Amino acid sequence: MDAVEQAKSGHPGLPMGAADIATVLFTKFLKYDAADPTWPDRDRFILSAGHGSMLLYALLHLTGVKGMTVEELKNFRKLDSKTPGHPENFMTPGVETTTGPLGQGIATAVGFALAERMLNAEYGNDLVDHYTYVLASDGDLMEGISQEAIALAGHLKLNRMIVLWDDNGISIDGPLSISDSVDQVKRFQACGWNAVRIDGHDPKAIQRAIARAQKSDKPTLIACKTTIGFGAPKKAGTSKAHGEPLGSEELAGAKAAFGWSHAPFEIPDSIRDAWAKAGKKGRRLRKAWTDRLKARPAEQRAEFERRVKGVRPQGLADAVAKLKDRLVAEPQNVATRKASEIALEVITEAVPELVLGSADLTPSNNTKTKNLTAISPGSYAGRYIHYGIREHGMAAAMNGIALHGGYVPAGATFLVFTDYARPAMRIASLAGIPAVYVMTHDSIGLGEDGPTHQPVEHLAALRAMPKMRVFRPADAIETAEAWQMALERTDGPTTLALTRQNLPQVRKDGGARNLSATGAYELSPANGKARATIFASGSEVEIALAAQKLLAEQSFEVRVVSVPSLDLFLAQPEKVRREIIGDAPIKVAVEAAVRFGWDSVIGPDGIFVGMHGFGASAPYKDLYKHFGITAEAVAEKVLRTHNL
Ligand SMILES: Cc1ncc(C[n+]2csc(CCOP(=O)(O)OP(=O)(O)O)c2C)c(N)n1
Repeated sequence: MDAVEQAKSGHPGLPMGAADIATVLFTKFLKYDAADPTWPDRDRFILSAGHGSMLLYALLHLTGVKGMTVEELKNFRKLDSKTPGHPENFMTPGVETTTGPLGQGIATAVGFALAERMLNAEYGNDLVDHYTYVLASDGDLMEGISQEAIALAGHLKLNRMIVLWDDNGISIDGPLSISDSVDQVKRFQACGWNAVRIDGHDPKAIQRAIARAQKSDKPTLIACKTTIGFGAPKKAGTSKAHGEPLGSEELAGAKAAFGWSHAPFEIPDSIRDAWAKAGKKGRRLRKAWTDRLKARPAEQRAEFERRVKGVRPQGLADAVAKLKDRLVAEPQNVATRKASEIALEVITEAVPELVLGSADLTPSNNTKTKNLTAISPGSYAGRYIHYGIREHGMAAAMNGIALHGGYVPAGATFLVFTDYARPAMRIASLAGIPAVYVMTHDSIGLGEDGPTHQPVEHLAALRAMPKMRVFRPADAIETAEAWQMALERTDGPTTLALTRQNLPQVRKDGGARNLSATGAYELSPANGKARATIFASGSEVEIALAAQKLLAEQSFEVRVVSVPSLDLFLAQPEKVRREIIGDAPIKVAVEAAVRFGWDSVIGPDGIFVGMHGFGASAPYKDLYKHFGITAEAVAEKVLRTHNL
C-alpha cells in the first residue's frame, strides 16, 4: 500500500486481495532459497497478473532476495529500479518471467511446467522435481490465450502446474458480471483439470487446497474467492481499488482495520524475522540437491550445468561447417523449409537441448526430423511437441520452456500466423529469450492457398520488433547459417522465414565462415565496375541473379547482394554497411513482400520490386508474373532508370 502510494501510481487491489494466498504459498509450500533465486530445482512462482507487481516485490523483499531492499520498494516504478511497473525477469532477481499483458503468464507457465517434466525425464527425480505455481486474475482467464494454455496443460497432464485464481469478480470497468458469465471451474474441468473453489482469505482452506493439488494427477485450478483491496474501508471490493493509489484516507483506514500502527515501509522485527525464516526454509533442500548433483558422474553433471546455464555446446559451428561442405559437394535445390530439415538432422544431434514443435503443421514445417520422438501425456521423454492449433499458446509456452532452463525451444507455423503468436514473440524479444520460430510458407510463393495465407507485411512487422532477428535465407547453405546464428544467440529470439517452393542452391562456398553473420553480403560481384546493385532476400535472390545475367547480356554490369537478415544488416557498423551497399548509382531491392524497411538500404529513390498489396490464389509462378516480380521486370526497371 505504501509503495503504490509513494509512487503515486500502481495497483494496490491485487496485492491486498491476494496477500493471504501468497503468504500461505510462500511460507508453507514454495520450494526456494532466497539466497539463490536461480537454483535450478526451485519451484517457480509466476505472477500472471503482472499489474499486481508490488505483491511480488514485497515477497522478494520480505524473504530476503539479495538486492531487493526497502529502497527498491520506495523506488517502485522509477527509472532503473528493480521494481518496474510490471515484473521484468531481466530487471529483478527472483522474477521468473515478464508479465503484464494478461494471459501471458499462465500460458508461459505451461512451458515452465512442461520443461520441468521433460528435464525430469532426462535427469531423474533427484535433480528435477518441482512445481509451477501461477497467480492469475480474472483478466488472465478472460484472455483467449488462456484457453490455448489450459487446453494444452490439461491434455499433457501437467499435474505440477497449480493455478491460484484471484477470483475477486472485479476488473477495470467494474464488476465482472457486466462482461463475463463463464463458469471457470467448469471450463477448467472440461479441459482436463482439477478445479476447486475456496475462500481465498482462509489460510487453512488455501493450505488444504494446495496440499491436495500437489498430489493430483492433473493440473489444478484453485478458485480463491477474494476481495480486491481487502481491508480498504470504502474501496475494497470495488474497481476503485484496482489501479490507483488508495489515497491517504483509505490508506489510514486500511491500516487501522489491520491494527497496523507502523510508519510507511517500517516492518516490525517479529514480522521481518518470520519472513526471513520463510526465505531460508529451502536452504537445506538446496544444499542436499547440490550434493546429489555433485554425486553424479562428472560428464553428466557438466552437461546438466551447461544446459541450465544456457551455454551452447561446442560442436554446433563444426557441425554446420561440415554440413555446408557437404552441400557444396552435393548441391540441394530444395525449398528452404526442406533445407531447414536437412540442417536440423545435423543440428539436433549437435544441440541436444533443442526441442522442436509445430502448431499442427509438422508435415508442412518440416520440423520433425527422424531422430526426434514426440512427448505425450504422462510421457515426457522426447524432443518434439505437438502444440496443436495454438500458435499463441505455443509461442508463450516456448518462452516458459526457455526461461525454465535446460532447453532451447523452436516452434513452427506459417509465417502469416506470426500474427497469432505475436504478443508472446514480443515478450521473447523484450525479455531476451532465445526462442526460434520456424515460419514456413513465407510469401506469395506458397501459391494456391491465396492471400489469407500469403504474408506480405509480416517480414516488415517482425523486423520492426526490437531485438527480434529475422532471417530469410536464399538457399540450403544460408539456411544452415541462419540456424547456426539462431542457436548461437542467447540474448533474444530469431524468426526463420522459409519457403514452400524449391529454390536453386546459389552458394558455392562451404566451410566455417558464416557469410550471413553480417546480415548481407556480396553474393555475385559485377564483372568490372557495377552500375547497379540488386539486393534481394530468400526466394528472390534467384530472381536477382537471373536479372544480373539478363543485364550482362546487354553489357550492363550489376552486382547482387544477398540479404538473409535485413535487420541484422542494418545493425552493422556504418563502415560495414557502406562497404556492402557499395557505390553503384542504381539500387534495387527485390523481395516478395511490402517495401517498408528497404528504403534504409536503397533510399527513397531506389527501385523496389515486390508486393504492393495482398496476394492472390494461383500457382506461384503465375503469381510472380502477375505481381511483376521477375528477372525481366528487374532488368527493365534498371535500364529504364539508367536511361532517365
Ligand atoms: C492483454 C491485456 N489487455 C488489457 C490489459 C489492461 N489491463 C490491465 S489490468 C486490467 C483489468 C484486470 O482485471 P483483473 O484481471 O480482474 O485484475 P484485478 O482488477 O482483480 O486486479 C486490464 C484490462 C492488459 N494488461 N493486458
